[in-house]
Amino acid sequence: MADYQYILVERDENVGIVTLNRPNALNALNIQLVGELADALEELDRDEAIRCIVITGAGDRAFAAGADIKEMSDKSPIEMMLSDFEHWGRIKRIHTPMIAAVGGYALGGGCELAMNCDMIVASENARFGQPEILIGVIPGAGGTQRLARTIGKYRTMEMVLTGAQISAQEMAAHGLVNRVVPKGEHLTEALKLAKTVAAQAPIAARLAKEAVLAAFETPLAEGLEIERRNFYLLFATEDMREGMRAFIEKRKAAFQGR
Ligand code: CO8
Repeated sequence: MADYQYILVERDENVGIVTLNRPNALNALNIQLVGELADALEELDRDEAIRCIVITGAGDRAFAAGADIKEMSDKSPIEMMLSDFEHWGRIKRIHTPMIAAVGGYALGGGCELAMNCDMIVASENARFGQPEILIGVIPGAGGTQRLARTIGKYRTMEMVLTGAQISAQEMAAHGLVNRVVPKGEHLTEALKLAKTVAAQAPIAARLAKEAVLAAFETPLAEGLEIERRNFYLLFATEDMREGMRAFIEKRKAAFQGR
């Protein structure tokens, strides 16, 4: 693993853990951090031993309080365009299932990063928001789109137009958060979930992720095609033979990722 300044990367069995590590700035996402994050996620994505990735924030106050406002404040549109937008594209293209473990603030780019993950586990003190309007801009890394598709137009409008922070419990009720756990237990719970995902046949998990994400990118007929293609494709894997044989023989499947 490369040497990173603003993130920590660990491995726990088949799970990769990436910690955003600028606790004094509430893990604000400066350009270097987002680049390091994209590099680390791509490296974990290439590693066959890693079958699920958890992203979390250092300290108990924040997952991430958004893009770094101090760094952005004097940027031109072109400088913004050339800075970290490509890194966000790289994060979106990760094939390995990703879980956000959110404690404290997930605001602006922090909320968008959590939504780039495939599941979200939150502490009861987590707060989600898109407060960009309060500083004269709007979400720029998917906030308007991913929120609207998950919690609906009207709630999204309220969040994006007022900058309001929403609790983990409310976000769970609206379908954005998978699980709310007592304060400080978000990482433990996310790891538990990650290990369950990591125990599945890894090629099936990747193709399942691809198929679910297609629901957001394609018309229904095309999404159904992608799902069916991936379903057929899995009949070419040894893990499919093993999974079905294990069921018939009433034993636990031993998946190899082949
Ligand atoms: N950027 C830079 N520094 C930050 C940020 C941030 N987003 N958030 C917090 N910090 C810093 C503070 O400046 C402070 O530093 P210092 O001690 O040196 O003054 C430290 O973290 C602690 O923060 P506070 O003292 O403000 O802590 P409070 O408990 O008083 O408040 C809040 C906590 C409410 C979270 C508050 O810090 C806040 O409102 N932060 C900004 C939230 C925000 O507006 N986020 C959206 C930013 S814009 C964005 O994310 C656009 C995304 C586009 C993605 C694509 C980019 C190319």
